[in-house]
Amino acid sequence: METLSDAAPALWWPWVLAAAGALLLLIGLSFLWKRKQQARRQKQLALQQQAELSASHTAPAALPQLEKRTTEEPLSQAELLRAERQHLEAQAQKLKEKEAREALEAQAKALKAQEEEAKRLAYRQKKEAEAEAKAEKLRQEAAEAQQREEEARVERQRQEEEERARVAQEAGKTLAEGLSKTRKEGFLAKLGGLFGGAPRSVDAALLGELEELLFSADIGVHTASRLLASIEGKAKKQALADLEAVRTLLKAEMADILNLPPPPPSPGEGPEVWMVVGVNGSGKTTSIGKLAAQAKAQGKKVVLAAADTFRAAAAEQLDIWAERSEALLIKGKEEADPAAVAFEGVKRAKEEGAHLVIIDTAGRLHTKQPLMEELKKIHRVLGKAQAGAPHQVLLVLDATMGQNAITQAKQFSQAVAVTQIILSKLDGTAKGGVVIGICDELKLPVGFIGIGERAQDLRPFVPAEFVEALFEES
Ligand SMILES: Nc1nc2c(ncn2[C@@H]2O[C@H](COP(=O)(O)OP(=O)(O)O)[C@@H](O)[C@H]2O)c(=O)[nH]1
Ligand SMILES: [Mg+2]
Repeated sequence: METLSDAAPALWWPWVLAAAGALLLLIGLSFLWKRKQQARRQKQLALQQQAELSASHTAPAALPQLEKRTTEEPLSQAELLRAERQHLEAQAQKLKEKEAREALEAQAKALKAQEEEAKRLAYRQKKEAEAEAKAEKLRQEAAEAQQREEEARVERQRQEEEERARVAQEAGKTLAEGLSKTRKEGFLAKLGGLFGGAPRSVDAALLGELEELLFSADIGVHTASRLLASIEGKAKKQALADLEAVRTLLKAEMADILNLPPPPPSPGEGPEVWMVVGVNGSGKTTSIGKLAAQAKAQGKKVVLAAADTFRAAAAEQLDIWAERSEALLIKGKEEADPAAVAFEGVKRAKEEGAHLVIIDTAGRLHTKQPLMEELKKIHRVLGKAQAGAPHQVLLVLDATMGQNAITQAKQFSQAVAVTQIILSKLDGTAKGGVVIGICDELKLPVGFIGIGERAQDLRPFVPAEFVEALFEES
């Protein structure tokens, strides 16, 4: 008989197999579930990291405006971009999840492009700035060079002018230069034309021409007659071989007329006193200034007295010359008594031990106070201030006045004892021949002639030299 215990094993083992199968299934399922969980956690982590990265880095779109910032500090912008890019690259490398890594790499690539652009811009801007700085430097150097050149030119010019002025000051004009108008335009020019022509014998025609020339000259009728008479006299005696002989004779006659005895020298005691007279504008103050400058150059101590108290400007003008020649200037108040100023001048000169006192006087001719009376008074008062003063009375005549100068000279000579003449402004006139007329008619020696504005242009008058200069061929 088959028992239950015999049949039991056959029923048991399928259950065991089923149970083992179920267990294996459970293990398998659990393994799969764990894997899935792990994958999910990894994905979550990656997404979380990406989110963190996204939060901590500026996305390319959100990056600061490249153009805007690079114009301000382009290089630091490029550096910033590089730092951000490198950071992104490093983060991307750490990521295993492909999608997330690629997203970061894409961002890094965009940053790289921006970084390159920033570098290029920085480079261009640097180059532009360098070029501009170089151009600016060149401009500055050129401007500086130009300024230096200009300064050097001005300095050179100044030195040249100074040198010219110094030479001119020392030399003054040559006499012939000062007389150039007279020689080139006056009667001497016409005489020169005659003498410079073809050789001629001395006949009636030539004498006629000479007569016409001499009488149209500024030497005055009296002097012209005298010169002509001399030539005709010699011509009659056949003593004039030719035109050259006439020229030589004329020169000799003129020198003779000009050769007047000089005024007696002043006594040695005390300061020498010179009184200067002449009409307004004749050149008194200027000539006094020049005389003072020359006396100072000779080592003399000079006092100037401004006795032309009628015009305030007269004293100022004299003051300028006084300063130049370091002379002591004595001046009164406006409209003060001119004689009192003259007296004070001599008094101070004695006290100061000066060598020379020069008195400037007024030159008005048509005012209530008669000028000639005033001059007489000054003359008298000077005599009281010092015995024998004034030692010289210098009459200043303006050469451009021509024959009028002779009339003036006569008027002044009647008032005060003129001892010599200063003939001013010979450089400004063609009427230089007037000297000959003055000397011939007035018998007053010419002491000085003015041939220009500078101190040395007032020259002592030397007759022979003057005649030579008049006839000098230029
Ligand atoms: N060219 C030239 N001008 C002169 C000469 N002497 C004086 N002058 C000028 O003549 C003007 C009158 O001279 P100034 O001395 O004031 O005459 P004042 O009124 O007699 O004292 C000034 O402008 C002087 O510069 C000269 O010899 N030559
Ligand atoms: Mg004057």
